[in-house]
This record gives sequence, C-alpha cells and structure tokens, in this order.
Amino acid sequence: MILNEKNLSAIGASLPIPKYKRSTLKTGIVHIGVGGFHRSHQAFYLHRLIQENTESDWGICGVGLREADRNMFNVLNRQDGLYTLITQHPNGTTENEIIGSISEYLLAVDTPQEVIEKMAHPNTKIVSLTITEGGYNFNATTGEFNFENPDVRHELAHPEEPKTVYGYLTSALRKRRSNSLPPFTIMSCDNIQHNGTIARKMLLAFAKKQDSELADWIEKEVAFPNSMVDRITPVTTQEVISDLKDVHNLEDQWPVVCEPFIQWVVEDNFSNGRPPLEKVGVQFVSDVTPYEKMKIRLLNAGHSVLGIPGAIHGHLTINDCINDKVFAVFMRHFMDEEVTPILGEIEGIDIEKYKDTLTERFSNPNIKDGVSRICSESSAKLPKFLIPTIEENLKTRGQIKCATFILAAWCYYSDMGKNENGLSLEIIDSQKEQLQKAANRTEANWTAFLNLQDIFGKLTDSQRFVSEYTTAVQLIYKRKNIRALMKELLG
Ligand code: CS2
Repeated sequence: MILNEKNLSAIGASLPIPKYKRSTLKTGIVHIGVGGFHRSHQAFYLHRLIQENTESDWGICGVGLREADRNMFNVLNRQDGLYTLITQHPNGTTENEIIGSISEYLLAVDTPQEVIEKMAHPNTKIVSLTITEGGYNFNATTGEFNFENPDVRHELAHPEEPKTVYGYLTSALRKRRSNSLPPFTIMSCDNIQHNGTIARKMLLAFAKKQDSELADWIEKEVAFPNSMVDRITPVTTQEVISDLKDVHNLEDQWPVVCEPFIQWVVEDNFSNGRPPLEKVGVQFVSDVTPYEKMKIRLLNAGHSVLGIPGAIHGHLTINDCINDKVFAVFMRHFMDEEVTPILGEIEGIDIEKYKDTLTERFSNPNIKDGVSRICSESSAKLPKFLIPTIEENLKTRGQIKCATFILAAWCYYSDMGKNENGLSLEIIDSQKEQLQKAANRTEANWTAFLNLQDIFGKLTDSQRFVSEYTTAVQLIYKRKNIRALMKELLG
C-alpha cells in the first residue's frame, strides 16, 4: 500500500499514524534543507507536539533549494509529506511511526516565487535551516562572507532571482517589511558552533550589499537563536525500504532510520513566537554555547576520528569502528586528552558520562551508520569539528597528536582512492578535486595538503603543528597500516 493521506487510516491498522487532522495544520515553519536529519529530529518533535497537544497546529513547509532536492520533492509529493520514522534500538527492537508534520513541500528551482510567498506569509513565524556545514558560505580563514560565490554574485546583480538561502531570506524579509509584517525568526539547526550568530553575520553581510536599509531592519528585528541538535540518522538503504514493504506491506520510497537518542537545546530568542516545544522535551536556555561546543567537539569530531581511519582500514560502519578496540581507545584518548581539557566545566553536565553515552550510541549495531556518510563533506566538517580543537590546544600547549593524525589520515584518504584492502573509496565532497589535487602532491612535498588555506586557515603558522603533521603523514604513507599506527601513537 502506498504511503499517502488517502491510505492513512488503513495503514493505521498496523502502524502508529498521525492522530491529528493534517488538513487543519497551519504552516508556521518553513524549513530549508529537508533530509534525513530534519525528518528524524525537528519534524519528529513537531509531530509529537501536535500529536500530544490538540491545540497545537504548527505545520512545516519543507523547501529544497537545489536541483539535487528533486528526489525528495517527488517522494514527499507522492506521499503527501508523510514518511516512516524507524527507530532502531541497540537490542534489536524497532519502532515504526508515520510522521505527519510536513504538510507541504516546495522545490525552489521550479517555483522560486512560491517559496518567497510562503516565507512572507503572515502565518510563517520561523524559517529554519539544515543547509549543512558548507552551506553558510563563509571563508574558514577570515570568517567573512564569500562574495566570490557565483550564485551570490548572480543574486546580488538580480535580486529578483534568488539562488542561495541568503537571496531567499532577504527577498522574503523585504516583502514582510513592506507589508508591515513582523519578521520570522531564522533558526539554524546545523552542526556549527554559534550557528545562529553565524547565520546572522552572513545574512547581514549579504543584505548590506543588496539593500542597507533592509539590513538595518534585519539587524534590529530578526532573532537568530543558536541551537544544538542531536540524533544520529544514517543514510536510508534500499534494504530498509524493502523491509517496510515485506513486513508491513507499506510502500514508502524514503523512510528515515534513527537512533532512540534525541536532543535539542535552543536559545529562547524568537522574533515572532514559537511552538511550545518544551512540552516534548526540547530544552530552552539563555546560552547554548557549552552544549554546542561539547556536542560538536566530542560527538561530531568523534565520528570523524573513527570514520576517516576506519574507511582507510576497511571498516564499513561506525559500529564496526568502535567495536575495534584500537579505534575505541584512540577515540577515547582523543576525547579525554585533547577535547575535555578545553571544554572545562559545564554546569549540569557530567562530561565523563556524556563520553560514555557516545561510545554506547556509536556501538548501536542496528544503526549501521556508514563511514562514507561520516567522511562525506569533510572539507566543511573538519574546520568546524576538529581544527578549532587543535587551534585551542596550540594556544594552551595542550595535546594535538590524535587530531593531527586524523588530518594526515584524511590527506591519505583523499589521495589513495582505495582502502587498505584494495577496495575503492568514493570521495563525496564538494571540494573533491581540490582535495585530491593537493593530496596527490604529498609524496613530493609532505605538507602539500596543508596548502588548502580555506580549510586549514592559520594552522600552518604553527611550527609545532606542521612538524607533528609531517611526521604523521610520512608514517601513514610509508607504513600503509593505519590501525597499527593508531595503536603505536598511544604507546
Ligand atoms: C555526523 C553527524 O555528519 C557527520 O559527520 O557527525 O551527522 C551526526 O551524526 C549528527 O550531528 C548527530 O546529531
């Protein structure tokens, strides 16, 4: 049976479905970047809220900005925005639930004006974003907005033809202002420290170039809460789709798999109201800094610390990596010696326990989170997850050996095109060519990879870093046994 509104009550005979009337939802949130994560996290929280509180009618309009979002557009349109969320517990128990909070979906490349109208609609109170770490368009070295981006150039010259998130946000905010409507809140949900502050800085830089009066209004009126979001959500496999069909006779073309753990900490700073998400466990705080730093520097970095050498060694998933003692000890050493000292005390949080739960979460055998997902877009991830930890440790003379080793391993990974078992490794990265080109020069010049200034920023000014990196990269290339080196590194 095809998953759609018409079949919903029949599907309800075997699976939990939305109890609310989806047709009465009002689009209060426009969300840009609907992928697995948005659907396992924010859309799930909203679904819970509406499910448990009959007076809540906050619906989500999903938006895809790029041609690459067409698949999601087709699937969600076919399924009336409905999808199955499959929660995989470590003991093998599975919970399936049909989520109904996405009530509309628009593809901006087809209907740009409709997207702007939707954002500018009086019912829209929040525009939220999961546009990935690379989507914010800032230079890693300077931290400033990148005006060289051809799409940005185009929309600055033709404000009526937006292309990036910044073009859409300014067009919609301009419309709201001229219609004397209050602005929406811009709520970033990406894994970037100070994600709201960064979204604000970038949008203001862009808007100033386009319309300085509008920029002043945005500066005064728009709230950009910072937030920390968390739920491990692997890529959906064909096997999961087939299982739903075989076991539940349900045709869902794009279900979402996730772990049971979920967390969302948000600064309570909204320009135009918000859903009462505290009713379903969202934590509203005045300052999210300690939470986001802890999560990004431990969980996200921990993933890369396992995933990059894991891919080289031939491990396929994060649970394969953490079940390998050498990898588990290496990750914990990195967390204990390189990250914990710079995190300091976090009120109300037991960091040792937090690290233990990460090991448990990474070990969930039913999540099967592919190392390829973790390694994808490392050029955008590592400057946010790992490199700041090295920078801080350089200042305090803290340890940098594990993190530096991972950067050297990443060079090798970018260069070799295959793992140590001879199987090919596909590099999924918007900077793939630059990475490969720089990495290919390594054996002629051991520090060639570090010339990627956009990624490494000022790290190369440190003699200590460059020398530790050089030692690591030479060993990795010469020994061709990443696992043995990880073991030796910790002595
Ligand atoms: C992962 C994250 O993409 C990555 O490298 O670390 O997607 C991670 O699974 C989520 O942030 C968990 O909340």
